[in-house]
Amino acid sequence: MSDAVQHVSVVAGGGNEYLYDTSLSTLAAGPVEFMLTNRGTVEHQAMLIRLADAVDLAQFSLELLAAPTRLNIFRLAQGFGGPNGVWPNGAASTIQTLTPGSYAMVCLLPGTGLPNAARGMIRPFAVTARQTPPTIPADTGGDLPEFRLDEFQFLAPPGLRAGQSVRVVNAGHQTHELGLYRLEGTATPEDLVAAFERADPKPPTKEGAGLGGLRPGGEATFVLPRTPGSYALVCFFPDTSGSGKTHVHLGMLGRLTLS
Ligand SMILES: [Cu+2]
Repeated sequence: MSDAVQHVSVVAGGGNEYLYDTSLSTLAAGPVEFMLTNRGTVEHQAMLIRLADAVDLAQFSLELLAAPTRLNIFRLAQGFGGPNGVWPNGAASTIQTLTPGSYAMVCLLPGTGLPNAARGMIRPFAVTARQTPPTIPADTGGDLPEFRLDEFQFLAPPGLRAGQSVRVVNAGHQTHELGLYRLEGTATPEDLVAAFERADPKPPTKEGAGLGGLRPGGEATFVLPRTPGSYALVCFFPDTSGSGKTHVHLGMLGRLTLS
């Protein structure tokens, strides 16, 4: 294989709004690009999780259904990124290095009520050890601008452009996500969060991208949205240190202008 990066294409909202359409079943360990295309009518994501040893997908699914706050799911699985915040007619791409194990792609959206995973958006796949290491050193983004996540802030590099690739690093101790949503009109990031939290059917955005939950110490590469403009930065994961709040209310709310 001349190209060390494996490519996976996933369609959400195709034949069925709440199923992933993909031929994926097994990957070799190493860097993998996931491209999520949304042909449906609501926002979707394909967050990648690796199940902890001795945890199966049924246990993970039960925890998701039992606690829509998602407070305990990262005791059962680690976040490896994956495309996030993909609106209808949109697409997003991420690259992450996967180690051997049992994985799933999962949609935890919308943030209120039952996640789309409960309607079918959870799809297992396996990552197996390589017989031989890739002959080409995997470029997972070492030279790219670095975007850092930690408790509880986004640290964006200056001068980012629409459509550019960035490397995202979780420098914190909790799992974080990166959601970017283009703000319509005079809407502020606070307006967008309020609309999401009241399950407003018409939040002030029609375009997004981002990276699904990333474990502490994890990194991944993703492609910024292709439309220049003003974007809200949000992380809706729950604080696992006991505040009862989501990260967006602890400081993980920002604005990013893409030229
Ligand atoms: Cu966070």
